Amino acid sequence: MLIVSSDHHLQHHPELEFFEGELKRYHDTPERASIVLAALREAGVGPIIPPQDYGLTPILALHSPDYVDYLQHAYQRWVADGGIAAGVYPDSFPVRRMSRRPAKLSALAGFYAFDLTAIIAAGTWEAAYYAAQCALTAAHRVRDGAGAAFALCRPPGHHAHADLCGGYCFLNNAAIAANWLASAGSVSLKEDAALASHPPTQRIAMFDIDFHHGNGSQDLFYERSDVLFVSIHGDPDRQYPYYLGAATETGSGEGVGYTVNYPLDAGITDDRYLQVLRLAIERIARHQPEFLVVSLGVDTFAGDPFGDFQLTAAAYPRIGAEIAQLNLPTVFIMEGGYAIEQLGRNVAGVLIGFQTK
Ligand code: OKP
Ligand code: ZN
Repeated sequence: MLIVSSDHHLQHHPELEFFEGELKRYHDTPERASIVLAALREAGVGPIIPPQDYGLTPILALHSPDYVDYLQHAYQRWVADGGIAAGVYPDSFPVRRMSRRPAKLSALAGFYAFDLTAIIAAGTWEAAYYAAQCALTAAHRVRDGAGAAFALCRPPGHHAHADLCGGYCFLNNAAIAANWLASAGSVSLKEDAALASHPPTQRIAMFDIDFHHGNGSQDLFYERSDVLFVSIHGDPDRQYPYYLGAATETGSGEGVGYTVNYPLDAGITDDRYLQVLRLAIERIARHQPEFLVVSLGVDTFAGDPFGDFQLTAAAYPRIGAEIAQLNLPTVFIMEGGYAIEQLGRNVAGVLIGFQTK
């Protein structure tokens, strides 16, 4: 399977995050992507290619221009305003009853974030930009017949909304890829003008199997019927991101019926998870998508420090094999997974399971 990977993510390495009342080591370490890449190399999954550069157009097709401008320049402006070199740390948020857009950079940090984890350090924009380009490159290759591809995106993306960062996410890599597939033809590409003539496709499915609900992806497509969003995750009644992800959220307007959430209890084991996965896959098949975009997080693993599911390593090849049953051109996008020791094996497990069916 084609792997798209870039070293630009190494430039994004915030040191500390506020976690359970203390400053702790930032959970989304550069090591996470390096470990996955090493495991894929070792397992002989490949070829491994760098991303092409599609410019800002496919990013701006989903994210608001003011937000993208903010992400691009926030760090420099923050430091110029006397902010600490470690990165842009929000301290206030526009919540109910007080939500004006502020002028001051340090206040915009809260305006464009929904939690404390999306810290913008010196190389964050560069990393986020190339993560999105990895996703687009994988989507482009799959659209041109590659069958399947995996974009090793870091930072991850599925929590990012049109103008909100959070959950270690800045640009929504999976959503950008899905939207590009849904509208290829109307989106012009920096490197490949010939693509502009490709007819728009009708139906895309996004399948989010990260432990956490993909609130950003859901929101970006909530009113659309062309992109089905299906997610299996820890119930938001007890798990992050708390404020979205209930089964009662099914879409609005044109999009009614095109958002499907499967919130699950703590302690879910392999067999039960696979049952729910098959239900989700049946729903995806009914959509008759032309392409599938999988938000692949392996924080469903029993040893994950965030997740409270109990999946074993043996579950991941089974998950890959079930997804392969859909028989669709598939773009896998890296999201979460924080059990460092088993991260590489679990990601490789899904991709190898998918390949061998
Ligand atoms: C990102 B991804 C729980 C705090 C959770 C953020 C988790 C972000 C997960 N006490 N903090 O979906 O893997
Ligand atoms: Zn996650």
